[in-house]
Amino acid sequence: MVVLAKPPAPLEQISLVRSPEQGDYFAGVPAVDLAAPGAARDVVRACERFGFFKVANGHGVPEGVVGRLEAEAVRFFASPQAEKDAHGPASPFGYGNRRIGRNGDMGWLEYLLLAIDGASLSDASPAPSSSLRDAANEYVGAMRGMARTVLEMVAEGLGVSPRGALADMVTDAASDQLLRLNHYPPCPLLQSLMPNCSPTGFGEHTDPQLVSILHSNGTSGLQVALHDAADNAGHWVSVPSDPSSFLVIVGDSLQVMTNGRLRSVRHRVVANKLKSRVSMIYFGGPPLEQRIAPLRQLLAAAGGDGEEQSRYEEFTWGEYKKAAYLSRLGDNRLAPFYRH
Ligand code: GA4
Repeated sequence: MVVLAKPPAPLEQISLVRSPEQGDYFAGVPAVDLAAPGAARDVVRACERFGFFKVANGHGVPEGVVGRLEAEAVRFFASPQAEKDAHGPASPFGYGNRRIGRNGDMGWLEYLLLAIDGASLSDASPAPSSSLRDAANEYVGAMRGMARTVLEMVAEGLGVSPRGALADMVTDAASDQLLRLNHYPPCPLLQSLMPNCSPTGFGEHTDPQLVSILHSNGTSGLQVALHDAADNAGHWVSVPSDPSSFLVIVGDSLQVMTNGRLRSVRHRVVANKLKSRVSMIYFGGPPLEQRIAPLRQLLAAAGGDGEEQSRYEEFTWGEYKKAAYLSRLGDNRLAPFYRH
């Protein structure tokens, strides 16, 4: 019998977790049809209770847009390592391999992190090819549209006017948006050595922005920490993959803007040992100088005679982002801003 003293070399700095089992799959992923009557109420309910929801219908993303970018991503990740490395390291933009951020976090993945300027990729992070750039621009256009719709619905569902109070922050000319293409390669070596363990693909974290929209291919791996009921608070569940849908994820900034009514959700990815997972995530963040503080109307409406107090110290998105880049992936980045 082979006794494994330490993980095989390529996995050395990557933590291993228990492989997901059938029973870990969450059957209760909230789904919202964005074109259905009552969608605004459903969006708010899902974001309050779970911090994420799935959109299979009514998203308005034209046919082919997802497939074109995914094919470009697959093609790029299949190119020779030296070619990919020429687009890195990701600091923070460009090609990254296993290193996440600047503070020592590692995951079993490679990725392309691209900055967005307005409605298209920024010159600050050149795409590796013109065909990937074109497909990414088309995709970003669709994701901004969906992020706008979702945030308009959040405002409507919370009784905040104007409808654009939150949505304008992601479609402003100075909005701080990102596109991330992730490839989690298979790891057959680990499958034969430690069948019950899987490599951490992307460690647990919350997203700092307002909202993130994730699409993945048919390989599962995403897990979220449920925080709805007392009996399963912090309980990790696997989200079944569904390449025909998108997952909308609440970020820390939206939590603060709603004074904690909507809650950001901790999530992570466990790499599959036999199949590649490819995901594409759009992150909708506000302009750098945007003040992140609860919407006045919400505080007034919740306060009865007076005004509800903000639960957070005020900060700008630029300040929060700077603090985020100094943190480790799994840190509770909002904790230093809680008001006691
Ligand atoms: C998490 C969400 C996005 O993927 C990201 C990540 C960023 C990075 O990969 O460079 C961070 C992470 C994310 C939060 C804490 C810092 C910064 C890695 C990290 C350790 C692009 C983002 O905006 O914040």
